[in-house]
Amino acid sequence: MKTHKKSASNTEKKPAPEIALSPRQASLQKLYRIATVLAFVTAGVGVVWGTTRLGDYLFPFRHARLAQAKERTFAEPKLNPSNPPGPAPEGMVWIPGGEFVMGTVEERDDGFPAFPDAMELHMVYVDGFWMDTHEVTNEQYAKFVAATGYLTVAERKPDPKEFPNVPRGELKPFSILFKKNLKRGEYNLETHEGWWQLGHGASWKHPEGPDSTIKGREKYPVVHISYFDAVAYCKWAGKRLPTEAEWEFAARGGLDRKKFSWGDEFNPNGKWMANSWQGEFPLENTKEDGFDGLAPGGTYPANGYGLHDMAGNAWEWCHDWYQIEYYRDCIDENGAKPTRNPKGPGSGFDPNEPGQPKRVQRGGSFICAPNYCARYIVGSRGKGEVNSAAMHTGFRCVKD
Ligand SMILES: [Ca+2]
Repeated sequence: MKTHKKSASNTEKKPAPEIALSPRQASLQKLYRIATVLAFVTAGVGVVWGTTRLGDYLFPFRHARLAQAKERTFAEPKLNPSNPPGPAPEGMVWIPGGEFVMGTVEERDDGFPAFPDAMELHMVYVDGFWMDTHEVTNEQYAKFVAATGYLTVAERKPDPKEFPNVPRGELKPFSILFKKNLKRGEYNLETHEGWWQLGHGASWKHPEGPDSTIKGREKYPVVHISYFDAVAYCKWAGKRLPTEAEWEFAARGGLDRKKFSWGDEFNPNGKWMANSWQGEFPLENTKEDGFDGLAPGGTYPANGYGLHDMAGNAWEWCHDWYQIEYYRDCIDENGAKPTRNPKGPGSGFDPNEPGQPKRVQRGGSFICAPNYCARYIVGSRGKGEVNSAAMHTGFRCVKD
């Protein structure tokens, strides 16, 4: 059979004849080209802006992924037998380790996942470890500072390179304070400035600003602690920060897929189990749990492993970098093999604030309310920029 190849000359396009444009047509053509380029640039900037500012909301297929996550099945998680390797270090308990299902598929009233960054349920295994029964207290942090002369980030003069728009004379140490007594219309929970303020002179020693002290608050959790301040303390104490997986394993207290670190009911038998915010945040704190601000460690009952305040009171720093989609990488397609001792992704990225690498924080704080934050829910996640401290950020340590 003969094959016919089209000759090259048949496929070659003839050059379009030059058409002379009038000056008006030429200008219109130029204008059209500029408009096209501008449209592309605007669309590009729009996409970048949208994904960075609204990435949390725009992420595709969230409803479908939540439904999938809810249907995922797991083998019965196995906890290790509790065999502490020796006597407990002071103020610590043995967390036996084992398998657990990490994450939460809580949803909002509109069916949207309540915690999109935590909805990919996955099985994890962690080795056993020691953990502080309480968040590190002012008294403990004071001992560390007395021994080392350590200055927390909030007590240091800010680096002019990080604040190029602030005149040098005005660069003073600061931390972040929650704006109290806000009235309706006076705040915006969507922006930092909308409900937080710079507190010059605020630090762990002066939690509400320069005029406040920690006298009489020795047993309260230390706050205004940045990630680096927490790591420095842990190192001095011969300990380390927990990984996020260790933190959640410990917080679950041996329970499987419960909403809170003590069970599924927020107030079992009417009892308050954690220090959070009651009433409409941020307008009114009815403090039914007894505390407007922080509470001394041990005020509320311990969980199944003997740990206090794994929900509420102060946020707790974890070792891991924060990435919104990290759990997705941990899902085992066969559902058979748990991720073993995960230590988080290699770097931090928050689509809402791309320039600010963040580490994980867990447990929520005394200003988490049902209508905002709600991160006293045990599988939910938080995050913080590594150099930032605030009046509700603290930590606890673990030890191998
Ligand atoms: Ca409270």
